[in-house]
Amino acid sequence: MTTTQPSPTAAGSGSSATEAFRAARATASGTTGVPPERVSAVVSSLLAGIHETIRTESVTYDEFRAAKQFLIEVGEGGEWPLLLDVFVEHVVEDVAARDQHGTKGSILGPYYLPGQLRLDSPATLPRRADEKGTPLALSGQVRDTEGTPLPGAEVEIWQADEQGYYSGFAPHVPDGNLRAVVVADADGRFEIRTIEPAPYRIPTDGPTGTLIEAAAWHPWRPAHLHLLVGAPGMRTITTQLYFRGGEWLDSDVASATKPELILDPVDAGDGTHVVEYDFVLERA
Ligand code: MBD
Ligand code: FE
Repeated sequence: MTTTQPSPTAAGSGSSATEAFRAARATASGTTGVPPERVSAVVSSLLAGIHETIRTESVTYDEFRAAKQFLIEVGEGGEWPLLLDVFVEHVVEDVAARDQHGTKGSILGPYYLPGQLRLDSPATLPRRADEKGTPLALSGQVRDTEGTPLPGAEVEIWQADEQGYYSGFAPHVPDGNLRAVVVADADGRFEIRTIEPAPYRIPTDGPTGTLIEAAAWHPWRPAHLHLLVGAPGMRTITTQLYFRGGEWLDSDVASATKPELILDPVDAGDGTHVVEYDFVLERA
């Protein structure tokens, strides 16, 4: 068999995601241990939920062993970031959102990589010479909750390519592709030129994909842009933007869509899709 590009594997992207998570933890400042009473309360509650599930579902030894094997494989395949971010992070985000004002947040997901190129607005995301996809121009303004523009705002963006692959997690995509920190102008305005991403499919050759298949669920996330939007003295928001009319918007496997986060780009007449989206940040 001849291929022109190495095909991304679940184990490859899984181990990259695990490595990225470890690296971020190692450099995280102010990370403190969780106090014992919280560990006890949260883990007791978690275990009680599992115990209750075993009783109500009358879980058998065969099923218990299948679960054990699955969890071992999740670790071996490096898929803990993927599994947790797909099935659990959205609820952690819901809880964080209880006291967050301004633009709605969404999950970070497993494919954030720090240390990307910083570009002044207007910016074109780093891309291959033959990058496929509909050109997209996303512009807007970053303001505080009173409507005051925020100079020095930064819009960090990362996304899949037109085939649904993320740089850093697929060997054929160059490092840093479709990732950047875009620095807004003195009025908090930004313009980012990129391409529209494709929907993302959980890899089927790893344990998370195997679980999804075994449960007869679907493995898709709708097409999305990931964003971290911050400004000096303001609470950084982690969010995602989606596309009106896109597939899987109502059945995101990661349950991370919100109606306020859906873009509706229009064709500028030259094949470029243009759309405005403003971000509202609250004080940190
Ligand atoms: C993604 O691209 C993503 O954003 C999440 C949350 C999980 C898996 C892949
Ligand atoms: Fe994503």
